[in-house]
Amino acid sequence: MPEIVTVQGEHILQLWQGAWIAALVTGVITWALIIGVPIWFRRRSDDEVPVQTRYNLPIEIFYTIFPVIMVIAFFSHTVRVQNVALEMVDDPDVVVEVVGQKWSWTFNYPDTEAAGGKNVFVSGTGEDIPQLVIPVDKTIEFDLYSPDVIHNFGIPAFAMRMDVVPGNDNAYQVTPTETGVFDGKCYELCGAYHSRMLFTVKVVTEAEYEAYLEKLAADPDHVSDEPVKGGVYSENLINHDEEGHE
Ligand SMILES: [Cu+2]
Repeated sequence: MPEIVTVQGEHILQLWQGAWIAALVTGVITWALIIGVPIWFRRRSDDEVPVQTRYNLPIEIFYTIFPVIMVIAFFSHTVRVQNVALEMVDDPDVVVEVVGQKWSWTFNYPDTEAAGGKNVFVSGTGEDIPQLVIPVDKTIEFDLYSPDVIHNFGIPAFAMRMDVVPGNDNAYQVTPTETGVFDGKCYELCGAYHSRMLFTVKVVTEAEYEAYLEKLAADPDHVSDEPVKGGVYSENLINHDEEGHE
């Protein structure tokens, strides 16, 4: 497992580790019974048939009740962690509109306005992998939007990912606890260049974040009239096409 660097991801990691420990304990007991029984109760001589047991009520009650208890334990912990991981506060510190498009990512920063109230964004391609910059120790909301097919926005070091579904805008929030650069990618097989849908997330201090956005807002390549919903690459294609017709 990568080192987990979000508040929410810590809970997910603990659930994963706890589930593995419980499953391994169950596995060791089960394997011991499977392998042990034919050794302990084997037929030792032709004269002596081993004890034949049927209808052992205590054992039957045990192996009915105990798995039910295990399922309840797994289920309740899963629900508890899922509630933590999917909890949404009403006033996140930063909102990023994440667009998963064939075949890269676009990050709009709706909290920030460039001169004239314009939108600030970063968009990538398969060759030019985009970077998302967010501040540390803040609650970050990712609003997920797809103009084409289902993608999945995931960052292993955050222990979080979620489908980006056209027509059904998902969202999740994370609170990064450490600065650094982390890899992310599309986790839903979405087409020919799915494997190129990579991105990086750079978690920085709040001052660095403010400075970064200021720089973006001053760069014409990262400013648009409306939020960019389909990537710069496809927009350029459309523009070229329109110019060709004029
Ligand atoms: Cu994708």
